[in-house]
Amino acid sequence: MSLDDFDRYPLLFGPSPVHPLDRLTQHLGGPQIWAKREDCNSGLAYGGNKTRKLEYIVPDALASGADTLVSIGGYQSNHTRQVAAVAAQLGLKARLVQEKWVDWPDAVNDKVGNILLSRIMGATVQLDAAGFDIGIRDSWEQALEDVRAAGGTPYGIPAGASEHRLGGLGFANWAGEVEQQEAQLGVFFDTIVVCTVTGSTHAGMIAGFAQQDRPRRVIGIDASATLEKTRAQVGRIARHTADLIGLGRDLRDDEITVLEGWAGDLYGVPVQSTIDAIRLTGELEGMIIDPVYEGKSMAGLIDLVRQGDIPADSTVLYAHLGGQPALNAYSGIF
Ligand code: 5PA
Repeated sequence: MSLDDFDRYPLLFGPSPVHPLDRLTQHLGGPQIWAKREDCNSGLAYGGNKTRKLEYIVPDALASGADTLVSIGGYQSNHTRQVAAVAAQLGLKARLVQEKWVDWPDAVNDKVGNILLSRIMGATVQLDAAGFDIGIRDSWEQALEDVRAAGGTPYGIPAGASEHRLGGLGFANWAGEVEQQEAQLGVFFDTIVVCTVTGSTHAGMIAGFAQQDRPRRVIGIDASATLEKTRAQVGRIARHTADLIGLGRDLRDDEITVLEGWAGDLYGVPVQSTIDAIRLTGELEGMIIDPVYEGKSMAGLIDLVRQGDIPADSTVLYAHLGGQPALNAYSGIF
């Protein structure tokens, strides 16, 4: 089997844009820094990393004869918003369990941003008091049951589309896309920086890049603040995805790097380095990143460059995975 043997339902505009971040590069005074923009990869409700993962999951959902996509995330989940958009485009229903993953004081946290968009797109949104957990949840299984009991045919997509057998394929494909864009641009990104929480974005990249000739570092920056769970999930999904796409060898432990240090103590709660990274990126590049995910991975990138851990002769690709709608639920910070 190879990646090409899997059906892909196109949801993206095409390859996501890659461009240099010149002023950030200059400001940090070290490696060349570029971004690849999943935040504008699609016309479906602002896109994001899940839209790419869903390209490989939609054919399975359609083949199953489902009429309802059932998924789960926090109140401000980007993932569930993208599931709602894809369901709308396919003419399916979406049923979303939105748990209280973050104890955030903003009064409109469950009303604006992502959850607002999901409501606009006609999804059935169900609030649940449970806290953050990247695993399989009873509430999600109950939602599948409820759809069946009402005579519907559900198709389950777990948190972040990660614990799904096909969840890693979208970003294995991303790795191939990067290789093609490098050939067009005449660059080589020796270091990739990516935010990781439920794991299949990072894991898919690891599997995809492992198939290529030139080795590179794929640095996952943890934003879950439950490091061991995320690290284990990344490793498991990377190995499974590598099997699926026929890598033909075991992944080594040193190919699976999840760094801690920028998540703070809690998922979804920005710390000073997150806020500084959001402001710096906005002020220097006009590029908007969010306080839950990308602000944390950018804070990691900045520190790794400043500490010389990413050396000055590197060329770095920052994976911008989307997520800006959540900013509306965090207005108090700014
Ligand atoms: C998310 C995830 P993974 O979950 O694949 O590791 O991706 C992390 C990530 N950046 C990075 C953005 C903008 C993300 O939305 N979001 C989740 C969600 O419910 O939105 C799955 C947690």
